[in-house]
Amino acid sequence: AQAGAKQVAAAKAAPPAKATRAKASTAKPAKKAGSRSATAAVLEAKSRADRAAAAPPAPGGDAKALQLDAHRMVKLDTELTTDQGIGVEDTDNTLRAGPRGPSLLEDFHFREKIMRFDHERIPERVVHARGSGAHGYFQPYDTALAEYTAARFLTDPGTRTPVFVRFSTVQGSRGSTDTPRDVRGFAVKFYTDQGNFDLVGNNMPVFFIQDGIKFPDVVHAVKPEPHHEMPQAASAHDTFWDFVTLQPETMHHVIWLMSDRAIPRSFRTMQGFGVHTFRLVAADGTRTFVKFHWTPVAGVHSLVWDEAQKISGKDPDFNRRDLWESIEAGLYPEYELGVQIIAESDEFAFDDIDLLDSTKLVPEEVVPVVPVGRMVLDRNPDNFFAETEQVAFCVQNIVPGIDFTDDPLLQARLFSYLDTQLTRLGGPNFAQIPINRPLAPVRNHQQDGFHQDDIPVGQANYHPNSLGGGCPVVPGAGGGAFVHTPEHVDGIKERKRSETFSDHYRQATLFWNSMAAWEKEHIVAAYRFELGKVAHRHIRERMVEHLNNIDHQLAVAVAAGIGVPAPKPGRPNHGRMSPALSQASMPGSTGVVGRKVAVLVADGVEGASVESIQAALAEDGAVVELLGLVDGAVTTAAGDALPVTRAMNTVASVLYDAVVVADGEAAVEQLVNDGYAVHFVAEAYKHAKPLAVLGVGDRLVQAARLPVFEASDRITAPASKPSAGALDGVVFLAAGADADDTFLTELTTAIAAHRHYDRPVDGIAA
Ligand code: HDE
Repeated sequence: AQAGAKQVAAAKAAPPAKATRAKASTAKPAKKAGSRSATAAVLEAKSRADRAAAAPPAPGGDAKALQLDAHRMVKLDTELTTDQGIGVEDTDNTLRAGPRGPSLLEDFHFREKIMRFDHERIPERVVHARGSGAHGYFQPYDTALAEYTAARFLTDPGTRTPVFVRFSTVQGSRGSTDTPRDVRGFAVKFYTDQGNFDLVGNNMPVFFIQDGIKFPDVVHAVKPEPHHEMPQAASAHDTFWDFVTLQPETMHHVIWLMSDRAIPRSFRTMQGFGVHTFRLVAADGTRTFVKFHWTPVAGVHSLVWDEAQKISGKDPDFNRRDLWESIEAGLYPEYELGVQIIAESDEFAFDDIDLLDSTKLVPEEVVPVVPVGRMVLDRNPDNFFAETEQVAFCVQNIVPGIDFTDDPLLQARLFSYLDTQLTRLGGPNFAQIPINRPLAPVRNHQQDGFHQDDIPVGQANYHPNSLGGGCPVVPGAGGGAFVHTPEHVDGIKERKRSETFSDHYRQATLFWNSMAAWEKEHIVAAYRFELGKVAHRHIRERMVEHLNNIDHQLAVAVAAGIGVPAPKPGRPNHGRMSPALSQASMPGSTGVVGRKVAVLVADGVEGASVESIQAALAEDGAVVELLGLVDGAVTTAAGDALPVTRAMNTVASVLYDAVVVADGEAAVEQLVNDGYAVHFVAEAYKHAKPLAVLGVGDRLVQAARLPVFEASDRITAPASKPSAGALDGVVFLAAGADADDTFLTELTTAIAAHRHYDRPVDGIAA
């Protein structure tokens, strides 16, 4: 049935360029090729031509970077002026009639400065208001997709197409936190030579609703409630659960929302999905259906809920900072683009999936995801507002070789994005804002309006014309223009949902069945948490009834936590699974690259083991920080000064991926007597993070009363060091011992595994 998909899969069984990628990503990441200083050098060049000549090859996205150069404003070595270019005499004192006298209206510099300040804010996005952006490039592995699409950026392996990506949360406002339980936006703007293509996706492959006309309802329901504007950045409240329990088509997306996908560890470690079925159109007009997938090479990894909530206080910019710092450190986030290709003739070949229904996914086991290229994010924006805030993604932006389908959610989006930008960006000329400008030339008779930035030259502003030489000439189908796919349309005008959209539970069951045991536990806990915040009992009960249609055990487990009677067995579970849906199936291939490791130290620390671990992890691409009880430096047992990165109480275990407890009698004594240090270790353990315990550092672990010490051999003979797996991610080094290769391999294996959810955590006081 899936002939098309199989052909592509076979053709790409071992894509050569992909192998190159895998090799590159396991190698030690190259330092960012001085892109900051390169940018600075570029900015100092006097003319645009100079800049083009002087600029070293920008790390990806060269063409867009050069286009942006023309708009960058450098302030170094300049003098202060008004907006009119008039030099400013004094910007600290208003013009007054005498030092103690009234201010004068004549002070144009004061009035202009305040006026500009008063109008700094623009409306935030109605959804996805909080986001973080990065520049980079996309490059296809080979020409394999040429059989399916005329889009050059997908088929020419010699072309690096510049991209700008914006990751976002959905519910919270612009100033909210990075780590709520929420869907994440994953929007990519490709500046292709055929025009801009915006793939405006999410980190979950399905959506809450089937028809765009329900979008205002679902968004109103999840946003802070209208009477008191609470809660911020949370779905755990009555209106959300009232809506979803009355709109059962939401059930599949809601179970994804209750999974760990809703609390990604990092933008570097989450998938992205185009969600809708799109079309690919080949040069000869042949059409296929396509679903787009982004897979992070660092694996799919999440936080745990307790941790996510604490991070909201300790560092609300957690994901944004991680993205920024990774790029600054040259640890470039990388994602592989994959496609599921479905022949048009197979449109109705699936039992219970209508390809136009965005609440359904096509399991990878049914149609494989074929890797076609990679995206690397290698440059931070220069200015948050100018780029990340002003970028305008429009689902309607597609290029020849790609087309829409009749998915009613997609069709609604085609209207919404253009419409919302008009208000948000203050008029119809937002495509001229530097971050939105295509690299492909723009020539048409659209004109005027707020913020026209171009100066159209000539007399003729209409088509057809002879006064302007007939220009711009309409290139037409043969000239590379976008041609809407010819499609036979026939139907009765009516407001009616297709019968093929009517099943709302079977794919939620598929998702549930596909989860690892720890993922299931987290899902049950999430439903309990969210519904536990719902004040109206009948809403909780209604949700348990829906869960009973997904899986009886799930419903019983959730009911037991929220004071609702267990339901009687409901519809039988169909028993099908899609292992690819589990995060456990995507560990990633970059080892410890970008993982943050805290090393707890104090005066008297054994410096040698700390330094060798620090060097080895840094060599592998991890970010290692030494945390002291106070900032500055500690004195090692050997009397040397060892600089610390920061004081422990300015951070928290929730901001790290792994913790190392250093060796040294005096040092450990101080750590044991410091409640913050004890809590640090206990909390990291509770959140299933890898721990390395060096020598007498085990006393701190004992003080934290971690169950890892219940087995007596672990207390008495840590030096015997069972494998990392045997101790659920806790690795030991005997007192005074060298951090040898065996130990370091155990440690890096434990860190690369991200979390060790099988360990017992009940009763940990943290
Ligand atoms: Fe959006 N969505 N959306 N959405 N969406 C917006 O556009 C909308 C949907 C997504 O980083 C808005 O510029 C409707 C699905 C992302 O700037 C708005 C419907 C998916 C972003 C809008 C949907 C998305 C948005 C708000 C139902 C995943 C952030 C500000 C028919 C495939 C882009 C803006 C960025 C933003 C409308 C459903 C993803 C109001 C009407 C499904 C990633 O136009």
